[in-house]
Amino acid sequence: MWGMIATWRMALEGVTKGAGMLEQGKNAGDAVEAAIREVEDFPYYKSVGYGGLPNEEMEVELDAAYMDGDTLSIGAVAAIKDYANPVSIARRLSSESVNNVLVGEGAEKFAHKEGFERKNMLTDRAKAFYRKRKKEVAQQELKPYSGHDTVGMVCLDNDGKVTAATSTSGLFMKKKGRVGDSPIAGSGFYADSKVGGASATGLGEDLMKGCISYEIVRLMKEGLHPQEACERAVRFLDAELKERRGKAGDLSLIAMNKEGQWGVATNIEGFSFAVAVEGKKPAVYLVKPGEDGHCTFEEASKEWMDDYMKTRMAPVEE
Ligand code: SD4
Repeated sequence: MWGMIATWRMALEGVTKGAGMLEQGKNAGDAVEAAIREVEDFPYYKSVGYGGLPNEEMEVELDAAYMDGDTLSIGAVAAIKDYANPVSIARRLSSESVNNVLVGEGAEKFAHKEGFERKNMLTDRAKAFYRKRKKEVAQQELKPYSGHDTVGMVCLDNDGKVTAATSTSGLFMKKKGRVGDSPIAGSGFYADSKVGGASATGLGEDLMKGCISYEIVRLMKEGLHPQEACERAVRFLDAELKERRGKAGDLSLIAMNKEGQWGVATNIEGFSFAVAVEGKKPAVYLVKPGEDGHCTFEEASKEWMDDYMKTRMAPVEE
């Protein structure tokens, strides 16, 4: 049994590619890396890789991670600039015995030495969004930008290996050096081939408060189905944050267990995800959170899919 699940509609092309690789017997490490690179390379996704939205100083600083569920090896980069595929650098770091998580200049030095492709990741389109946002932002608080989506994936191959990976430009207009949940093990991602894996998108500052990806894997280890594990973890963290802090940021999670069963949960409207499992074509689903924390989902219509691409590629009106 193989399978792959990822946050947001934008992961579909990557998931399709990864699923093709898994079908041919490739391993979950190669499949998840190739799938994330596909998202990183697409210039119209303004939250991951090339074309990602910049920080307050108009620099694109990227976070990414990779985890191998067989060995529990982790690699991550944070606030890295001018490299085309942060997920590949993260994966490369996961094979080191120490120095697995590198930030900023240190991450860039490592990537340079290892021969990774340097690229100016700031596009004219992202600059236009920056100028537009600058005008609006003065009176707003920092939160995940609508349509600003981190890609997080969990992958299972035919040999039972589970991997997880993430890639993001983080929050639009973040402070230079800000690190979100995506490169933080246990928060943005976690994978254990004996159990399964999980990955997150939303407000990193709040996702980290619950170490939520680890929590979902832990619940699956106790025997919960991934759907139940995701719902319970999101419902719990959302309630705790509201009780203790008066509000909860966006929390959206995906998970898959070692049997290829999967689940999702969110506390926001508008969350979508892409999933492919052996015997089923890759598809995008839209999630509806219920009052009781129970989430339902349905496959995205052709109209929704067409509209999504149109919106993503529409000219930026400044
Ligand atoms: C972060 N979790 O850096 C990421 C942002 C995100 O959809 O997921 N946006 O906090």
